[in-house]
Amino acid sequence: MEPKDIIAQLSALKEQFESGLVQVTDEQAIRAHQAAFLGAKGAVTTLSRMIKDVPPEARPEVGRVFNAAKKEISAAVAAAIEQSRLAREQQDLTQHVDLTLPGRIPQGIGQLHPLTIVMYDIVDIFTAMGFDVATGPEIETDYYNFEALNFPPLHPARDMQDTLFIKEGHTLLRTHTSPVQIRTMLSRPLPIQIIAPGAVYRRDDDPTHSPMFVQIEGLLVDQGVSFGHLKGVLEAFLNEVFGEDVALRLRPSFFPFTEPSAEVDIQCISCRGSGCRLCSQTGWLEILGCGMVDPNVLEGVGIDPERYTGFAFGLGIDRIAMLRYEGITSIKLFYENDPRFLSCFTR
Ligand code: 2NM
Repeated sequence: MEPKDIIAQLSALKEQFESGLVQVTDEQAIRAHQAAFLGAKGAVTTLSRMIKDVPPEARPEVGRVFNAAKKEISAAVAAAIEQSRLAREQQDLTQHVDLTLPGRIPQGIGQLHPLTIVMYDIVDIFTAMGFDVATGPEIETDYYNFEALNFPPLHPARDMQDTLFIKEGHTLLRTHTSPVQIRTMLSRPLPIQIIAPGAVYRRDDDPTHSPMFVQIEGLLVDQGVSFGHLKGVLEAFLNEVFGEDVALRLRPSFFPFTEPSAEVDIQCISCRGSGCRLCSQTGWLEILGCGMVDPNVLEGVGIDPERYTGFAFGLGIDRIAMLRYEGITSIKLFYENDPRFLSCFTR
């Protein structure tokens, strides 16, 4: 074949390619169209095999014309693909994506855990009386959790049976939030007036005990603080939670860290004192423990018990929550996080 005939055929193929290219719009079809001309069995590739048959002196020129044609075809393909992508993007934006539509699965707004609601309410009552909120680590040492709180070395609470140890006799999960009070007395100037809410841990797991539960403890240390102040603060607190007319009772009790110590009961909110299942026929419900901070505890944190006195108290939030939300039969419900249970509560 003559060189000019090959070039004429190539020129015809190029025109064929170009008129075909405007017919295809999606990327796959554009690539298939390219392969039909430049692929291993494509028309241009097949035609290029004839170069070897043209006279040697004409080959370089014919080769150059082929190379230029292939380049032009490749450039046209790249431009067409780019065009196709832009067009699709535009189409998606204007037709397929409506960002104002709601999601397919309804996403309800979350709500606070019932224990968090009760904790916030209790915190509000005490902060209104001038208490600060203090927090501390849940992993504690024997010193802050027991020793500084006047627990004798062989006290049963220090036993493996009752405490979750990380390293026996050394690091442990706090069994109460009292270590926060110790840390506060060691680090803050007097007077001190704090509450310490938070999770605590004990080796307990039965229908009425969870190995983790939530507590609030309070501490007030100043000159001239008396048991009467303690009673006044607790009365104000319990009247806020259970109403102005609720009757209180203080019973002598014992804690290693307070002397004297007392248990505070309220008259049963279900039977009003006549006796029922909720109060085990006693007419009273045990609500919290309290007392005057033991002089040994004050001395241990460098506070002179001859000049300063203090009161402290502690209560379990789950107990208050069960009385507030009647019909909760097991404290386990608070710790299982079943959304059907949790969604029953609003602040
Ligand atoms: C309670 C009952 C009575 C208490 C004592 C202290 C400290 F650190 F000041 F000694 N913190 N918390 C205390 C006192 C806790 O819980 C039932």
